[in-house]
Amino acid sequence: MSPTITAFKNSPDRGRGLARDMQVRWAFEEVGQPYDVRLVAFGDTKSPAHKALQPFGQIPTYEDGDLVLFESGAIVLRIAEGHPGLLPADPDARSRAIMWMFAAQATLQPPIVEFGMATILERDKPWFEARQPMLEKAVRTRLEQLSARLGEADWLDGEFSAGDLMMVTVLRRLGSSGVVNDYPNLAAYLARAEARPAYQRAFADQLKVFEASIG
Ligand code: GTB
Repeated sequence: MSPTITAFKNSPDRGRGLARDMQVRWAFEEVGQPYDVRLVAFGDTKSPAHKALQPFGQIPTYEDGDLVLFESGAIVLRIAEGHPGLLPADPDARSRAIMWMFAAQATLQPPIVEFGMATILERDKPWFEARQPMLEKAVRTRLEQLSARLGEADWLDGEFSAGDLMMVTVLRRLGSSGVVNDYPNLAAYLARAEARPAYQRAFADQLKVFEASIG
């Protein structure tokens, strides 16, 4: 039996690959593991049945036999550990790839999400104009640092890994702001990742779900 993940039936990102089932779909595609998707309506993520899988009432979840996981990073790690392709065999390189997964989620994601959410939710608030430059500066600080580390390399540490997969999905959250374009090597890194056939299959699959939801 293939593992089953959950994703939104009608994702608020309108199928732009920003909801966090995207990184899980992409990981499955990279390693060639078939998977099933159970679609959940936005409101149903708070049902007792869903909360038994994901205590915070969110997607994605992962079920494989008796194992239930939540947290996209933990799910991607599970997939990467079970198949060749997303983690190097060398133990030190493997640890560094996992380090980049954590860096994406713990160091890059918080300022990026805060900046994005403020843009969406706080535009009409009296503090918006004063606060936004500070949030943007925090994002730019991290992008400058990441850009300096990446340099002219294709990927963060040798071959493409689960670390790149997680980093790219976090950086994509900046899409409509255009901020990444000020860092040409990061923009090229994103484009390189998005050109991967596995990424394209995952993106097409989650877009198909959204298109079906709007008829
Ligand atoms: N840390 C968890 C993980 O990585 O798995 C976070 C999971 C999470 O944030 N899930 C969101 C969710 O289920 C969907 S992906 N939210 C429902 C809730 O919290 O009640 C986050 C997301 C949603 C929408 C957009 N968008 O519209 O652009 C982007 C990202």
